[in-house]
Amino acid sequence: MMKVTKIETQYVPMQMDKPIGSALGQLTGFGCVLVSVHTDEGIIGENLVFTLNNRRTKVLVEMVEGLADVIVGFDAGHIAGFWARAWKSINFLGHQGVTVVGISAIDGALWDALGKARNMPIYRLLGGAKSRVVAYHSGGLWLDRSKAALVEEALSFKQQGWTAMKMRLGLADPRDDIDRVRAVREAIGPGIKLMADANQGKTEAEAIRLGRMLEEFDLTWFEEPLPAWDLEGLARVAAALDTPIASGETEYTRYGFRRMLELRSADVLMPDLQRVGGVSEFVRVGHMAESYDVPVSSHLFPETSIQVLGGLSNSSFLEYMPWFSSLYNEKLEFENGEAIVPERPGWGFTFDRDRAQYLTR
Ligand code: SMN
Ligand code: MG
Repeated sequence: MMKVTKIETQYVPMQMDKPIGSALGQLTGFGCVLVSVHTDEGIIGENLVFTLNNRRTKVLVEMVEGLADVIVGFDAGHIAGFWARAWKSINFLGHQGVTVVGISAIDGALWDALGKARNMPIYRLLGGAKSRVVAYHSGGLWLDRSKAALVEEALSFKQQGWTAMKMRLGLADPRDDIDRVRAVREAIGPGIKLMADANQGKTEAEAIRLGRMLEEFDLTWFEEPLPAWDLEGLARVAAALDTPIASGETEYTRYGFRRMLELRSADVLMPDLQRVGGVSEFVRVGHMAESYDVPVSSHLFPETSIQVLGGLSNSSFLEYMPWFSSLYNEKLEFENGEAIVPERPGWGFTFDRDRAQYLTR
């Protein structure tokens, strides 16, 4: 048996070249935590978690390191065993939020270590569903850009070969949002898939009205119209609109997603690897969604999420957000708008520690 010997974290602050405007507020950078799980066979599993704008990053570091007692000395391949022990251990602090991010961080590193030990990519360890996943470009079309800049960026994504992309909603006057969606749709034409993300900025009535105005643009989905905690309201929005609703990036674990499925809050679930509870819990949610014939997409972390989507037959889109790509030695590969699931062991992505060190200076 391969035993875990220690957990290590490396703190890496990152600054964006140019701040981004969204309904979540201004995004200026990140506080990344690179997590390593060491084993007695010399294999090291890696993973990444982060905070937006580098706020309270130390809390994450403390949470990850604070789970050492439920993994150090244990079998590195008993990942479900780790998950169950950690779940029990976080009871006092609570079963959503930072505690779950801590579990996710170590869970993903354990899957990476297992893949490296077995010389297999994670998606094959999970059973293997597909070698390619359709990707959409999410690293642009921000709320603070002018309409002309949006059109230019959307056309450049199309030019680069992207077949799907996501824009942001949330201007004070919804007619301005509509105006921008119309401009982007007209620029890219009907053959490119377009998603729109409201980042929880609407009330139920506003979301239904805006959603109705959006119907004519054939959106692939209308994302997170309501505050993440209002799953009942979201179900009513989903029922009122023809455009599919995507949500779940702010949801935690099987229990949160079970409620979403039971209530039919969304037509597409989009778990976030660090909030859902890691690879293990993403897969549980994916299988649960399959029993409702609901597809799952990913949120952020394209380099790692692709292995999970490759392991699920009901996976739909990979969100391509290049924020952390510079931290890795390898690059995601794309062909005809699809991302190729790496056949390298584990995640198939390893940290460029020198680059990460450089970012900390
Ligand atoms: C998003 C998430 C986190 C930061 C900025 C934007 C957005 C997405 O909701 O879906 O990518
Ligand atoms: Mg979103």
